[in-house]
Amino acid sequence: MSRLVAVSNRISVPKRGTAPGGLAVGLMAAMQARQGLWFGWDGETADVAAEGPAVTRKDGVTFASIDFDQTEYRDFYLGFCNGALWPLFHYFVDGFRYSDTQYEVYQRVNQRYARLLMPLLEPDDLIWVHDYHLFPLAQKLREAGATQPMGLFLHIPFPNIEVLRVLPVYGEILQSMLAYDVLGFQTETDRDAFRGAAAFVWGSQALTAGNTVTVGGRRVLTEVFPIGVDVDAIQREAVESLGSEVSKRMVTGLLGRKLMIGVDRLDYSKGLVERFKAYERFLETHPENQNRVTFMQIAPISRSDVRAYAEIRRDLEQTTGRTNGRFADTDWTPIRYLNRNFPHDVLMGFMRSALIGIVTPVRDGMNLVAKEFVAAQDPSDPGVLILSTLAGAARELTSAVLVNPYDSRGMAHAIQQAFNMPLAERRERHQAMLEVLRRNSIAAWHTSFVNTLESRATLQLKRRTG
Ligand code: ADQ
Repeated sequence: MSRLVAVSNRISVPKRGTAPGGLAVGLMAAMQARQGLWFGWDGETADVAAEGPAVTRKDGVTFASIDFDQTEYRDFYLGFCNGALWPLFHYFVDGFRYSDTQYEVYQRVNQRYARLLMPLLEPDDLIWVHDYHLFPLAQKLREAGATQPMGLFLHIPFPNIEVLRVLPVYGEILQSMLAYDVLGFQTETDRDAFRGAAAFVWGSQALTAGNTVTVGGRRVLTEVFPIGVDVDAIQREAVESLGSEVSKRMVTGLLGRKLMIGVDRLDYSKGLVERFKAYERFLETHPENQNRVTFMQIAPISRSDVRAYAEIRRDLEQTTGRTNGRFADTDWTPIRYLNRNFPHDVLMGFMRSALIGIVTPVRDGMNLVAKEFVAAQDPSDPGVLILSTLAGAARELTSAVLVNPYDSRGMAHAIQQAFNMPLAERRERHQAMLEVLRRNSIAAWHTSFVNTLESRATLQLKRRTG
């Protein structure tokens, strides 16, 4: 069996006593099955980046991590990745900032990844690259002589060409994606957007049979692999952590009120400002429910060095202050807003204690929190998921209460509907969603991606050898 090499911008080396999130668990399982190597940035910056990667082995997987120097952190990570690609791919054209210097550093970092990874590769490896930070990596590896099969999975949406071509270098980015053998997307919409962009640049003859794109003799397969969760592991985590001190304190503090929970990185794509406003509207239009529900929003600060992130933080603090000032009672705070991280298992326990899970991004590749909320529920008395139609997850979780995150009246109504939903309906919706989650699990995601990559490799080998 070929070894699996995963490359992502951030890598997470498992630490004792912490429960990792869905993606890390999924990738670890895939790599453990194949004696894998995981290569990427360790999240640290240094005045001078170390030349070679630091290599450690843990739980049957080899981790090779690199650090960034200050320029790489500023121009690659904060700049081109999170100031240009992230907003544009989430349709925030207003928030998009382009600088050619940052783009040069983006190319340079991908070059450095390739240079440091090359000596670690073996001829039979399968190389699985993750996300928008590393679009040009396969091209750089190919230029350095790598012939191994390479696949890219894009965790975020792929935008329509009319948005994509706002990026001055969109043609180069698209061209570089052709160096992969497999391009994986979260939903059909994303895959179709990529194919639309390919047709725009190379003409409709580039769209070849079997979901492939062929340009200048290079053929790449475009496929949909919706990322999922491990339902049984989440069930276990949720049940076990209900008994923990932190869970008990959280539930005691509710004083018997119903809990509505939101769990997101503090990011403008997650629709938090819109969500807070909809909750305010719910309290306003359904005064009978004041003092009967507590909304707990967990949102650890992320990318705080990017200006747009500081702005959303300020907006949220203002909205929380206003709502709490307006509606709070001596023993009730309508919004509990926590800018901190919790271990994954604790979050799952919180989700199981909630009557409502509110997941309303204004744009999201998939959104694993929505899936985790469903998986964490007690099937005999499940909570209700309110889900944005603009999250990738809405394609699969059609039995959620679906909302448009910009429609605060509709969202206020959805909260009321969830609050009053009869048990039979909650169970029916939950059951339907659980079936989808079991089918499109995290194991199905990594197995089908790796198998697809492997079978492309076999096919190409057959073609080459006649
Ligand atoms: P993210 O934008 O980070 O991921 P999401 O999929 O919701 O979004 O969350 C990833 C993980 O982080 C989940 O396991 C979640 O439990 C955890 N997490 C979120 N908030 C947390 C908190 N406050 N404390 C601790 N853990 C928290 C990107 C894309 C998504 C896509 C994923 C996976 O933006 O669209 O679903 O990758 O492909």
